[in-house]
Amino acid sequence: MKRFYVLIALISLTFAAGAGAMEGMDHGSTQKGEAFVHAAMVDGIHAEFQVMDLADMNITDPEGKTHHIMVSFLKNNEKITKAAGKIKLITPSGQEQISDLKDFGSGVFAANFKIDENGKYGVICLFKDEAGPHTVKFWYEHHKM
Ligand SMILES: [Cu+2]
Repeated sequence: MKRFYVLIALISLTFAAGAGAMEGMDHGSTQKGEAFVHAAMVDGIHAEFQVMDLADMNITDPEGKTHHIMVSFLKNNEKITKAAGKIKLITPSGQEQISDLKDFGSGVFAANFKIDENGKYGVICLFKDEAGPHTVKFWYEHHKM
């Protein structure tokens, strides 16, 4: 019986710590003006993605890419500035695009893609920090003429 109470106490402690760390954080997908934002927790890292239209930012990509997927990572409320990884995009028609995350400094990483089909895109981000490899997956829905 004693062991049971200890277990309960441990579980409540874990939840309390988890809730404290998550205060003021939104997870999931939201549309903020022109930008699509997706936030997720992975291995204690808060990863925040933004899908942005290059045309909206007055950027022309020489390879004909149309969008920018930007990401930043927070661990223990501090930005991770050293990370490497790639983003794999699966288009609604099932084609794959893979792009390395470019380090833009100050904990901002990004990769460019061609997003010109309407529909649901699967986004898979594989990244590595000093603690090891991590994966975040989400859906991005594109509807533009
Ligand atoms: Cu979080």
